[in-house]
Amino acid sequence: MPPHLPDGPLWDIFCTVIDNHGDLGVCWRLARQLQGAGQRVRLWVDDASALSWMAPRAPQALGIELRPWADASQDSVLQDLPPADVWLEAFGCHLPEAFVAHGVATRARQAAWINLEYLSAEDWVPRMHGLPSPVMSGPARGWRKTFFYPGFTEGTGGLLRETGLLARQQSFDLAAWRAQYAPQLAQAGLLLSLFCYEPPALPSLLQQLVGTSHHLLVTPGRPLAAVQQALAGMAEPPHWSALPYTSQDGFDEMLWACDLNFVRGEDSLVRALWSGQPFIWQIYPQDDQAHHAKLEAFLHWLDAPQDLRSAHRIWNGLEDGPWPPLDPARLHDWKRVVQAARRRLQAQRPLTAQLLEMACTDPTARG
Ligand code: TRH
Repeated sequence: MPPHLPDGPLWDIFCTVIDNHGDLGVCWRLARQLQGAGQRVRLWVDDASALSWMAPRAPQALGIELRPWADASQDSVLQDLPPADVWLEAFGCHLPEAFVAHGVATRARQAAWINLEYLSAEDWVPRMHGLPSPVMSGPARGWRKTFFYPGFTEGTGGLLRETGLLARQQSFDLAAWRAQYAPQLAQAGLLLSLFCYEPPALPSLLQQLVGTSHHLLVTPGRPLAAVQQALAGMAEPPHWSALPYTSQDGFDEMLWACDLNFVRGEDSLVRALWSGQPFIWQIYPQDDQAHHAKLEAFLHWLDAPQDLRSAHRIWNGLEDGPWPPLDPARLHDWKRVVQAARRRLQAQRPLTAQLLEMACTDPTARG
C-alpha cells in the first residue's frame, strides 16, 4: 500500500549520531509519531545505518523523507527545498550553517525552532522547559530557539508515547514470543533481557544465574561483547542466548516478554516504563559524573524502594557489592513500582502532542 501522505505542517528534524543508538532511536520514533499526527517530516541524519534494523519499514514507505545530513549544506539541494514550518535540532546538534543562512535569506519570518533536549528527572527540568533562547551569532542572529525538555512530571514536555501502544501490548502473544526467542526457558525459570553498556556488576549477575533455570537474552553490540568478556573468566556459563538486532517494535516485545529487563540510555528506559515490567536502568555515563545526580533523581521520582535503589546503584557502579539475589517476590514488588509509575505517566500529555502545541503556538513562526 502506498503511504498515506499527510499535508500538514512540514518539519525538518536534525539528528547527529554521537554513539550508540539513542539519538537516532528517539528521532526516528518522533518522526513516526509526527507523521502519524498528520505532519510532514524530513529527517536529516549524519549516519542512518541503524535504521536498517530499527525501522520496521523504509522511511519512504512510511511517508518520511530521509535526508543525508551533508545535503543540508548543498546549494543545489537548498535551492529546491520547500521551506519547513518547524526546525527541530535534537540533543543540541547544531543546524548546518548553510541551511540556516538559506532559511534567513529566503523566509519572511523564522521557522518555529525547537531544541529537543535529553531526558532527565531532575527538578530544574520544569523550570527550563519552554524557555526561549535568542540566537546570538551566525546568520540567524536575532532569531529565537525554544528549549523542549522531555520529562516525567507536570511542567515538562512529557515522554514519547504513540497511540495504539496499549492495544498492541494487550494483543501481544507472550507464549509465541517465548517459543520463538527463548525455547530453552525452563518452566520455573525467569526470563531476563540485557541491553547495557559495560556494567561493573555484570560478572556478578552472570555468576548468580549459573546453576539456575533462569535464561538471559542478550542484545547485540556492546551487551553481547560485555557478556562474552565476562564469560571468558567463568568456569561454567549460565543459560543465555544472543538476540539479533530487531525493529523498535520488536524491541518492545522483548521488554513485554521478560520478567526483568536491563535497559540503558534514554529511549529504552522509556520503553521499559511503558512495558510495566520490572527493570534495571544503566544510565549513559558522563565524564563529569553528572549522571549520578540524574540517576538519583530518577529513582526518587520512581519512588523506588531501597532494594531497587541499591540494585541500580550497584549496576551503575555507584555502590560496590554483589548483584542482589533475584527472587520472584522481589521482582513482584519492583513490578508494582513500575506499574504505579506508568499510571502516573499515562495521565501526562505525550511528548509529541506537547511538541505540536509548542510548534503551533510559537509566535515567531508565522507567515
Ligand atoms: O543506545 P543507547 O545507549 O543510546 C544512548 C542514550 O540515548 C543516551 O542518552 C545518549 O546520550 C547516547 O545514546 C548518545 O540507548 P537508548 O537510548 O535506549 O537507544 C537504543 C535504541 O535502540 C532504542 O530506540 C531501542 C533501539 N533498539 C532497537 O530498536 N532494536 C534492538 O535490537 C536494540 C538492541 C535497540
